[in-house]
Amino acid sequence: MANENAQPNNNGYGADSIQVLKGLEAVRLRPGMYIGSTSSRGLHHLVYEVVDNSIDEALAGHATRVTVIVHADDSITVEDDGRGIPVDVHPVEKLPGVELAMTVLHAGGKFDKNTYKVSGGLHGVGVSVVNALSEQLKVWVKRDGQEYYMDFNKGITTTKLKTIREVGAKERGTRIWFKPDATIFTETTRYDWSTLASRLRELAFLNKGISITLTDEREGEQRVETFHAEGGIREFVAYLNANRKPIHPEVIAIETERDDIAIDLGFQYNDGYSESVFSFVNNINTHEGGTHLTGFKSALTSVINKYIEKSTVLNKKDKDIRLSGDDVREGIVAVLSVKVREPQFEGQTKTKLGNSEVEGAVRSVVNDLLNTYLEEHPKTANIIIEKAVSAARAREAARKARDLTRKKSALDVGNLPGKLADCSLSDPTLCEIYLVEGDSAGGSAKQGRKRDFQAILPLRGKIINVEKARIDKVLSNEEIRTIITALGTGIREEFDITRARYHKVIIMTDADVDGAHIRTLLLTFFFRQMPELIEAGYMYIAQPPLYRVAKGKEEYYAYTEKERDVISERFGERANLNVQRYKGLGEMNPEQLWKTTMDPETRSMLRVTMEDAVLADQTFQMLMGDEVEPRRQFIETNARFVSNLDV
Ligand code: 0RA
Repeated sequence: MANENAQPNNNGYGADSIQVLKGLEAVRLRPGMYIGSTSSRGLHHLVYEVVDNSIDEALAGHATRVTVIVHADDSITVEDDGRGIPVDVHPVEKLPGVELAMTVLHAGGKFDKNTYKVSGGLHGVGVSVVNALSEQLKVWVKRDGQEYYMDFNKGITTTKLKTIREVGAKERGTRIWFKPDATIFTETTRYDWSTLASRLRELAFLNKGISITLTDEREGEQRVETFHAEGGIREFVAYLNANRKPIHPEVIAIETERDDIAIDLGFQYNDGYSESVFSFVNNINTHEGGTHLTGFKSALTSVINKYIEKSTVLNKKDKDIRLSGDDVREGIVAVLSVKVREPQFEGQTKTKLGNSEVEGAVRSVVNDLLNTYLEEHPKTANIIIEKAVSAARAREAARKARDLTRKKSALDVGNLPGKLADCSLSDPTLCEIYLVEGDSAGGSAKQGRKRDFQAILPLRGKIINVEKARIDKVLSNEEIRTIITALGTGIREEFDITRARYHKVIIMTDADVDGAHIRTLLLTFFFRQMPELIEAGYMYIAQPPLYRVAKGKEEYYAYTEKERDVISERFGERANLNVQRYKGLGEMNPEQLWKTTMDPETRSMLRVTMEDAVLADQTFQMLMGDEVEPRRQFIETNARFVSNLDV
């Protein structure tokens, strides 16, 4: 922050501007501290940062439209029809507001009295961070009948604020164009349409009435999509349920304020068995939940249990049943969005709300809403209750199956599944487990592994599709039971990451459609039953080579067709070139498997992330639902929810 007592001096670089330069330099030196990473994720974060300011302006009631354009060179424009960033000179800092916003860290909030400014997580670091990490940034502001302009290089002002033309007295708004600095974003500077689209769609659902348009001007990518939801969260839930079969006609929703906390909730049950609950705080996806989510869940469980006690339609036996949280959330799709003035974000990824006052506020709002709703809609009430009661009955059946897995204590090696070739070390941080498709590949892996830290679990039987089966059936599946026992964490509400026996869980399947299918089934299982494992960054996908290119004793492995061609090319003359396409892991001998896929020194693996849980949920739904064609296409392309190359 600029020093308020600094005196101007003659060379034009007063203490203030030196402070500014130091601030921006800090951002360029440690970009990860400000935007999380300089990977594709950080690159996209730049856009969200700028868009957040426009959304804030819309939430304050001054803007209705936000436009995002990806230009041909992967530069970005974000434009809104708000009041325009202030241009008047700040009395203390002696710079126009817009220049302060663009060059001083966290300056945004200083002249901005917007409600619910974000103060935690990665969001809300300010547009000056985007400026610092951009090769070039230009800003246009229309207000008071003038259009103003200024520009910057790597955060440093290159054109001071000037007026460029007169505009209509009522024309207002801010336009920011920036080109991310390729020397910072060394991994990639390419924007991904569906990543941007899903975040902007989410923002439109979370902030009803705002129109957000995304345009892609790049060669071969041209398209435009506008996201707009008059119905807000209600529409969000309907969208998430679109590929499922709702069991009651309308989304149950409420939008209200309590104790200075804005609470917006919608939910609807479908005929499935999984639970999809998404929670947000100040538009940030709280993957790790927190007090708002706890408030919602506890109110839902208690209201439904109370309703059952009073119910006249249930028989005596069912009335005595005590429903657990899992029971009342079977088949639910819910979105909870709260806006909190000073959110405290906690947890591993700073996506867990810590403010204790929020829990009670949400609980009491949901209590009131749900009591009234169930009273007034007895038909829907009975549908929900029947669903929850039958979930509870299934849970009873599951308990027996689950006990079988639980009895085999995680620490008691004697009870570990016989198929597991465990490692000898016991420190989980050092240990990894390979879930391997098929007995023959499992055999090679067992021989090829380093047995001190690598465990091998061959999977032979069919893995159950957890999306289509209820928990009792899932748990009676032999392969699933084996995995749960081997990992040691338990599942769902009993999940405990501290009991994980391995900090790397690596799925290793054949590089064909069957392999992709098994991988997807496994990922669905982990996503549904142990999302925390993915959240913690413990899930990986092995990358076996697709080809072996050899000539005489010299051999190379290729992981893509292109690599195969490059290697073949390098061998020069093609005679006696032996190109082998691996159809399955089983075709590799133990030594080859170790060298290409399992040796930590040389292997490359994909780390599975929950980067966009909404997108992942949609993807699983699409993959596991009844529509065959999109699934086939998807599997042939690849897994979208998989990112982050971890070498
Ligand atoms: C603070 C005050 C005023 C506008 C803004 C911030 C503002 C910032 C951004 C960033 C992107 N778009 C924006 N639109 C507006 C207005 C103060 C006034 O006019 O009284």
